[in-house]
Amino acid sequence: MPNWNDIRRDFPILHQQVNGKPLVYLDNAATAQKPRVVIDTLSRFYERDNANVHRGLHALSNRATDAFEGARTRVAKFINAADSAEVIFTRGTTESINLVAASWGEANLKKGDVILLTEMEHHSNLVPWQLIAARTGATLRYVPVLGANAEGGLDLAVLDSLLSPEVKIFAFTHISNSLGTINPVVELCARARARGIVTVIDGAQSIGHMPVDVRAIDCDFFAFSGHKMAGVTGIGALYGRRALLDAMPPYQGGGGMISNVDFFTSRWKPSPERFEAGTPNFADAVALGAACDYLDGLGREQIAKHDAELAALAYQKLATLPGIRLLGPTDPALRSGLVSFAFPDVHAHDVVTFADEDGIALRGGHHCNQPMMRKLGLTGTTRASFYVYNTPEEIDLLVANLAKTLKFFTG
Ligand code: C6P
Repeated sequence: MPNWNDIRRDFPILHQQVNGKPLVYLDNAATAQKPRVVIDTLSRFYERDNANVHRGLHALSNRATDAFEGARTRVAKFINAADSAEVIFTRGTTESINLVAASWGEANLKKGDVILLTEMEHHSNLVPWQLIAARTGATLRYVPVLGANAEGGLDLAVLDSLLSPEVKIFAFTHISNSLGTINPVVELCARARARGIVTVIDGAQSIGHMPVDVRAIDCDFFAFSGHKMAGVTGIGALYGRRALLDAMPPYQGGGGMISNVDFFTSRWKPSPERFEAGTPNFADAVALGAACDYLDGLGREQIAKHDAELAALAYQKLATLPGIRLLGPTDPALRSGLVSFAFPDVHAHDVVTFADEDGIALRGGHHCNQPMMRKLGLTGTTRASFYVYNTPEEIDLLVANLAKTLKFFTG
């Protein structure tokens, strides 16, 4: 069991004042802070090992290649992929989903086909599908979210009828970034698989917060970002089932992804190189490997428990504030480490600005979930999202600050 108070020492950024108050960082769903070991891994790589990978024959290039491919093996282990060739490094969740939509979609979708999404998708798991639908003639369909505050989660009762023979691919989020809902991904994948439908999971909000085992989940694709799991920005990955990846055309063309090029045609390497055109982001991948080690050192079951306990405490304390509308599951077992809420008479941007005056970092807005916000009759919410270094005392500071803000606006 980690000592959660000691963990704060691992994160240099936390030890500062903002507007004269100790920083309370509750914007972890947007990006998580980085432990010293990840920052040091990145600087050490640049100080000792930096050279382009897969191209050189000199010592530094070999060292950099080993570190980069070692990071791929580490990420594969982190998600329990069977084979490191199933891990493609990308810029993050957004690029990973665009890769599947463009490459798998181009090869497999046609007029009359349906892409199934859910109403709680982030724009990153929505717009790429709109783009490929427009190119191929496929159409989009959505699994509804239940409840006036989306507390009912996905409507699983209608899922089987939505998974009709025209549906070729089903893409859904593991954890909603604006509701905190943890979706039953194993069941969703099983129900799609029984009908031969390919599954894509947006793992942006789950990867750093709970154990993720792509083989136990039995998904076809799993997309995630390093910066939300204590890794650095600009790196993430797409897991893809080997048989599907082998049948997919390249996403982009360039150096590193070909086995042979002549003036008019080219042949491709297998995965992962086929999908990593150009110089890959090897330094940040190496730092991502260090983030995997750090999180496994804490224990992902323990992280999930810690975050969920904080979210349950926050939910309970926030519920005492007059007029507050709390979104997402009421059952703590279905909620991840974030709480999203709205006040009838105070705009989320005002709430966030007033929190900032007390050194508290929150996020306010539509959280890239515009269609679902509209369905709920909201322009946006305020969101507090927790990670390994957050404490119950910080929740008390948040609630006191919100009470002050409410008093200012509503008297
Ligand atoms: N959500 C948030 O504040 P990128 O930007 O590619 O690293 O991740 C995109 C993304 C995809 N899916 C989900 C569920 C997400 O939460 C995010 C990023 C941030 O909630 C920024 S909008």
